Amino acid sequence: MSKKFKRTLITAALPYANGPVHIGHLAGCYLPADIYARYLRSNGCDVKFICGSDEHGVPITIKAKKEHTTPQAIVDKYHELMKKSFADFGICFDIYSRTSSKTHHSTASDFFKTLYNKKAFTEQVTEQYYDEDAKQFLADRYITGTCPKCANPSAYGDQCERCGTSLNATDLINPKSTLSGSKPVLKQTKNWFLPLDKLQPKIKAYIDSHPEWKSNVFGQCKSWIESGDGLQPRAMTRDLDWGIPVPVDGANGKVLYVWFDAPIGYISATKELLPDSWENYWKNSDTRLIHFIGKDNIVFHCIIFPAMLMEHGDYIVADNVPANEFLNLEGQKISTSRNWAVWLHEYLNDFENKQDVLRYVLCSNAPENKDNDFTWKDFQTKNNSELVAIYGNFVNRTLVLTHKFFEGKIPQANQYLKEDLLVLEELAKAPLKISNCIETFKFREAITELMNVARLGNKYLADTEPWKLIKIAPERVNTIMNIAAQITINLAILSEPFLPFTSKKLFDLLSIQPLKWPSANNTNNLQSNHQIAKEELLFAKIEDVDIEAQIEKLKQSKIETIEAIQSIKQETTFDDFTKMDIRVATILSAEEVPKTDKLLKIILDTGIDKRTVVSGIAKHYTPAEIIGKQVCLLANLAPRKIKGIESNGMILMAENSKGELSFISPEKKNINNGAEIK
Ligand code: B3M
Ligand code: ZN
Repeated sequence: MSKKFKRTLITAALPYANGPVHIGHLAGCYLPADIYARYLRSNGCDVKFICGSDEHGVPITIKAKKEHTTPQAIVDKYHELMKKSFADFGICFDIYSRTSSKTHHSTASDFFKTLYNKKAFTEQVTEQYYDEDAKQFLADRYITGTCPKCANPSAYGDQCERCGTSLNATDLINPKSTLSGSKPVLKQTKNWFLPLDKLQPKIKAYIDSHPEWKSNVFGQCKSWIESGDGLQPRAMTRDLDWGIPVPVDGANGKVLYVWFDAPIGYISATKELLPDSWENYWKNSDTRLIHFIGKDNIVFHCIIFPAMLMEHGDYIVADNVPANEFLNLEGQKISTSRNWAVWLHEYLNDFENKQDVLRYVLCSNAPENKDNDFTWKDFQTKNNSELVAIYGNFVNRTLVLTHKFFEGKIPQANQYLKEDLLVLEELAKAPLKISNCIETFKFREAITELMNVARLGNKYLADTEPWKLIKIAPERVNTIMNIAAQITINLAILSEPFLPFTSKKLFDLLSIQPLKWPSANNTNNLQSNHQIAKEELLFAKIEDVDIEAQIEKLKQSKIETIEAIQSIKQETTFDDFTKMDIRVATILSAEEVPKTDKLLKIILDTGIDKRTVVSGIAKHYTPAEIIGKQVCLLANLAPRKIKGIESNGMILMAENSKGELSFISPEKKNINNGAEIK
């Protein structure tokens, strides 16, 4: 690390708490950030690794709507799930906080006030899109339309995810509300803008001072600044009800833009971690700040957040922003809503104690410079032909032979021959090679170099054949097995950032406390006569059935999506529809129909009469839990006798692809029984 810096502050993008972690998140930023943090720690650097859940913004409220619950319930659920799966996967954050924390609310609020008092914002009444059906302003993901830059038809109100451009909702062509699908109208409202146009010279100078950034990052930033009209003012407040209230007069009903508050979350989390010394990490120019993110977050971390920090004046800005491209899954874009993903918590469940296999595959396949593909077949191949056949095989041979020939005691090396010296020389070069790769954010190359250490060991044993020499030249075997043991322990040291679980296991097998990175330059880490533990396999073969099960799971989610889309029935007429008399009714009582396991006898108040309906929902609801519910009833269905009971109508249910049923109930409380559904 450059001498200019005394400490490193690593941040990884705060994921929205609106769904579980998937492999795209991991490959995009959490795994590289984790490798980097572990590497610096192993080198004795002063480093802090910060993350947490992003709990504001439209992605959260949209999810709440979808799951028929509150935004709070959504963030509580997913924050815990994400936090746990990151920890189980070995992502070693110093803190995993959340933007709903008190500290964050006050930090973000104060930050806004400082900029406000410094007159850094322009206050502007502008026309913003408004949904007259939903009665609310449409910002960010509440509005979609065609991107004016790349013609992507599903760009969001604040950003086009295809070309990465940050947008204002009014830039969209053919805007549409994602709440009601309707065409929005323009309505005047006051907001506070960061005048990026005026700040452009400062931002340009900042970007230009970092030609060493990854070319995908540097290039994108340059093109935003230099193309068209350059940077445009950007609203830092929103007319929404979920978020941090705008802390100035005249801002009732407005919240901070999620991309204003979220990056401040890095600061708040550092404060929570280090209440007394956090300022050292944020306000000293000898701290190196590094943001690990995915490519869709580049504009926010390279332009908007630095502009906010510069305007504030007290803070350092990022020294590097190593953003990755996207990871696809089996040739298709990963999608939460289409369930096209490998979910981390499910992986950890399906592949117990195989965190490092996924870490290995995602790192060696990381979308560092271009989008990349994850396939289950490749996952299996990388495990079976690399981790098992190379790494595991070398370590296992070394441990087995050390037990077989020396009762598990490291033998003393005798005179080195040329072939030994060559191997030791190669081994000595490995730490620096890997360091150089990690320090320049080339994690794929780094893990290849790590694997080359195992390859070196494998080849050495294959070439020297100690199992043959033991009968004819046992002295020579002492030297060979000593060297094999030194390679093994170096492998344990150098693996730690990438494969922490394997590294730990290997140190345990060698019966030695974990050593740090600089020790890898010492080829005498294991003293002769040191007793090692009984061997155990580091990696196990992954069988076809396990891979087929995963592929089947993906196929299933595809079928479910297709079914859901395709099951539209033949066209009908409006007249036919109006023949149905569908009403809101309340369930007054319910009981099981004797000798059946499916049927409930239900009495409903239709507002017009009280009537009995027999409904096949007993497997989905108990009588007690449905009493008092408002439901939809097809009220003019011809009466039918079911198990001797006359049923007068049918309660309408929604059914998902698993056959689970749910009532359809009016969303608002002011709907009376008897209200017509049309
Ligand atoms: N939550 C975007 C995302 O999850 C956003 C990152 C915030 S980093 C400060 O893609
Ligand atoms: Zn675009």
